[in-house]
Amino acid sequence: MRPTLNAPAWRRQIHGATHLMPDTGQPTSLIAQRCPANRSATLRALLHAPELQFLMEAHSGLSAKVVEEAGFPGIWASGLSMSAMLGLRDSNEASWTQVLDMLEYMADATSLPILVDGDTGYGNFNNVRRLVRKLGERGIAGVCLEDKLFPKTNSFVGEMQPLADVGEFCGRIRAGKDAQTTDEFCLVARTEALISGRSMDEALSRAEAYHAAGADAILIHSKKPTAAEIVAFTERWQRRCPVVIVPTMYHATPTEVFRRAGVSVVIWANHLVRSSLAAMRQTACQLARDQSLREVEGRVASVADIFRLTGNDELEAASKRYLPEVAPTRGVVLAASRGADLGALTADLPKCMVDVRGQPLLHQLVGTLRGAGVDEVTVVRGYRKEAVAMPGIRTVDNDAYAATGEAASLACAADRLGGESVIVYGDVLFRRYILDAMMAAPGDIVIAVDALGGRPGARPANARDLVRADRPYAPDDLDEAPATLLGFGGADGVCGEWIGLLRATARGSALLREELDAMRADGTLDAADMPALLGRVMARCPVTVHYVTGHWLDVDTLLDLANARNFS
Ligand code: SPV
Ligand code: MG
Repeated sequence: MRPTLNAPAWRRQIHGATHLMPDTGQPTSLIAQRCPANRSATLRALLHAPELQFLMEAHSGLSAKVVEEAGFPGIWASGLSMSAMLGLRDSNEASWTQVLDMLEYMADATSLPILVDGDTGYGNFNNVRRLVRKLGERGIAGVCLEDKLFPKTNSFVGEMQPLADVGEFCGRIRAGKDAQTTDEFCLVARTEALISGRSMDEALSRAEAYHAAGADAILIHSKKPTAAEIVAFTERWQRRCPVVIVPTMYHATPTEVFRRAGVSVVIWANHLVRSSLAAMRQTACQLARDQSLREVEGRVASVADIFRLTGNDELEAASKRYLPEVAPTRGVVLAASRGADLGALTADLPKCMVDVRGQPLLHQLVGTLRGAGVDEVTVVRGYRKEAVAMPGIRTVDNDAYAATGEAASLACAADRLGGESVIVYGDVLFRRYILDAMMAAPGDIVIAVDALGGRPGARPANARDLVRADRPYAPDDLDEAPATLLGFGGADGVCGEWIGLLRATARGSALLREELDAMRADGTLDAADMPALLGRVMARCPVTVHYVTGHWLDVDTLLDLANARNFS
């Protein structure tokens, strides 16, 4: 009689491998887990299950996940498929350690038991010992060894392939069983007698010898188009130990025939690599023909599907558990004004969208902000607002832009001033290191001030942006103490020009918001510019002056624009 197990027990073992983790609810496969004994026990239970079982071929981490998702209880790690995945022949061209690496990905990707096609064992008994030990270490449930010679040839290539001497192959089996690292590890002995044109008697006597040498199951292989040989074998084998078959060539045989014959496990040996080859070829040919993705998208798996299969959700959840919480740095770009001095260039566009070296000024500015770690950028639009667009930015509108100033524009984005914030005029370009340094500068509110601005001979600066500070820029100081803002404008004590860039901590952002509210309440908001706002805030909180020397510009005039086009 065919060996059977108490059904609930084997079912428990088979399904135990695909449990959800009780604490996280994540499939166990998402957690790199190697549990050799459990997986081998599951494979052993499959071999001895009272009902016919099926192993599905896989050849990579991804295909292993597909097998698990389809509901198979175990994986056949096919030698043919793994070789093909590497673009190699099924002739032991891939080394056994390369195969081991592929198996490791598969074992990590799923919780299913893997029966690996170990070919001939890569040599003699000694190679088999080492192979079996290493398979056990990597959580592989079992190995199938075939009675051929190294280097092997695929069973469907040529005729009359030489077979191993029975005694020598039995030695490989015994060595493998002696080397297994857990009691449950399964060694399946595969006889190629029928494939190699030997008699049924020889197939049976080989199977008998392999079983006696310790094989846990016999794989009887046939390349005939019907299952006649297999059925003849099983009739005479009389279920002495589990029988495994690979019906690749007798594919039209109804599965019921295998059930009636008392087969334990059917292996669908190469059908994922073959189906993916057909799909890849179709997609590649279509794209080569069409030079467009139109017909292809929708017929291929989505990127989201890959994210799901590879467990992106789990990584996101883990990131929340393990990474310190970092509030995003938000940016507000004040870009509501037209820039009338640019004349016809801003007839249909606000100046933030004027082209500077092939892309709108705003795109360059936002690129610099993002490079400095400002993740969420809000642009305050006004003049020709429909022209202000860029992927990934938010926009808010100051529809009263013509009658109001910068403070009113900033107030439109007040709800974006939370946590670390960066505020910048929409017509400014600056080198990124300036913002990087401001991010590290002390103080709840930091403004970048060009120490060269406002000096005799310097480019004319707007008087309202001229900065008075408690300390001028000291070019010779190695370790510069921070300067503090005393006020804007005036002729005496000018230390530089504000470049229109400000960084605020969470506290600084809150103070700016409060001050905007206060200005709205006292009726001064609409007419106020940014220096007016800062002039009020500095009464409550020191504003740090971070000196720079050049490496920025703003675009007020056509000359500025010409300079911007040379800015790098
Ligand atoms: C394999 O999948 O590599 C096998 C099965 O050994 S077969 O190709 O049918 O021989
Ligand atoms: Mg093979």
